[in-house]
Amino acid sequence: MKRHAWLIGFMTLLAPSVHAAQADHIKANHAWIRLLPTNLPAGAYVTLDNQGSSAATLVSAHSAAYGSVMLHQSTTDPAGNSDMHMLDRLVVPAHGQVSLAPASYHLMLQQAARPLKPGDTVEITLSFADGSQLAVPFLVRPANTAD
Ligand SMILES: [Cu+2]
Repeated sequence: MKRHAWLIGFMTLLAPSVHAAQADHIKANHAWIRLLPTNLPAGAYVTLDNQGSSAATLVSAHSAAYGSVMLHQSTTDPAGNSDMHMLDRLVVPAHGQVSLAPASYHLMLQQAARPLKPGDTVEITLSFADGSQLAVPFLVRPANTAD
C-alpha cells in the first residue's frame, strides 16, 4: 500500500516532462545576433515556429558566450521614442509563430565571454515553462545587417 502510493507520486512527478515537452514542438528559424562593439549589449533574433497542438511559453534563455541573456520587447511611443522593457514570458501559440526581430521582441545579450566576429556561431539555450529546453545556434552578423 505504502509502496503503491509512492509509485503514483513518482509517476505524477514525471508526467509533465513526458507529456508536455514544449521545446520538442518548436522549430527555430533565422536565428542571428547583431554584433555590436563588445561593451554594448547585442540583440539576438529568431523565429519560433510551434508545430505542437498546445502553446509553448518561453520563460528564459542562457548562453555560455554571454554573462546575461534577457528577454526584451522594444516599443515606440507616439512621439517616436523607442524604449525596451523586460518580459518574463513569451507565448508561442499552438500551430503558430512568434518572431523575435529588430524593433520588437529580442534577446538582449550582455557581458560577452570573449570577442565575437561576423560568421561565428553562438549557441543560446531557450527554456520553456515546463522546464524543457532547446539549444539554438545563432549566426553572428555585422551591426549593419538589415534583417
Ligand atoms: Cu533589449
